[in-house]
Amino acid sequence: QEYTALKLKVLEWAPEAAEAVKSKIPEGASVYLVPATLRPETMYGQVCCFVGPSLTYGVFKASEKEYFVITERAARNMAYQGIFEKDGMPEKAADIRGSELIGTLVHAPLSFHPEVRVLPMESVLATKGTGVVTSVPSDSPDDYAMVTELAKKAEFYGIKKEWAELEIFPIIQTPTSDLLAPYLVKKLKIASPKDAKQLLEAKELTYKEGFYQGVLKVGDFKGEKVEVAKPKVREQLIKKGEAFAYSEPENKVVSRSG
Ligand code: ZZB
Repeated sequence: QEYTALKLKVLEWAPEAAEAVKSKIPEGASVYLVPATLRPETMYGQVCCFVGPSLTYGVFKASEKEYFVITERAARNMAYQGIFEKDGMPEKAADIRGSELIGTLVHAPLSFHPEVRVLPMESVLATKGTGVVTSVPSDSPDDYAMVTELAKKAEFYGIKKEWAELEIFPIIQTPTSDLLAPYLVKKLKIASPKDAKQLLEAKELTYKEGFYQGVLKVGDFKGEKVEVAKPKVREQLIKKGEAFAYSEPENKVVSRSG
């Protein structure tokens, strides 16, 4: 899978995360949460960043001035791909549990909401991408179902309700809707993130219709077909230093060839 890894700069740590990294990151260095996405063209619609609350993340030294919060597994894959300044497995400055990251404020490149919170999502897999997921409810049924759930049960999830209530703007126009994911979640009567089977169906429909029939409604490539705009948005993010290419082996085993 060829992902786009996005750099979400930490602006303000949640209290427990601050404790975990205290005196472990040098003065003047930036730390980024780094979600892996297949849909760079939707980044205008980011409203939060998901981590698995029970997963463990490392804070890895990517260069003198930059640290990445990702899973150990992703760090190993990135090392094989020459993403870090130095060869080999990068230095790990700290370990952080996903639950400790909840509430951290990050900068989301391209988003209409430049500052978003880190929120919990149980279904985040440790075995895929970086274990960090950026959330675009307008175009991802899983994300729409999750933010709806978080807003409904904010107290249960230990978050502030308003963190999960950022406005969801239309990003991509398709023949069916300009808010395809919310539309499908309602149409398929998906009541919660636990409706896995219907969510999978909704996800497949969203990918297909979005890619083949979608037109961007916003940004520098407004009016262009998603097929055409996708690589352009990606290139733009990479040029600005806000993203980089990250691929991972199809099988979930980390092979020597990485
Ligand atoms: C932003 C985004 C916007 C995504 C969208 C999708 C969509 P896949 O393999 O088909 O699910 N993702 C990445 N890593 C993980 C993980 N560790 N655990 C759970 N989910 C993960 O596609 C990969 C997508 O799954 C990624 O692209 C990411 O969410 C999520 F509008 O990033 B995406 C219709 C989907 N729309």
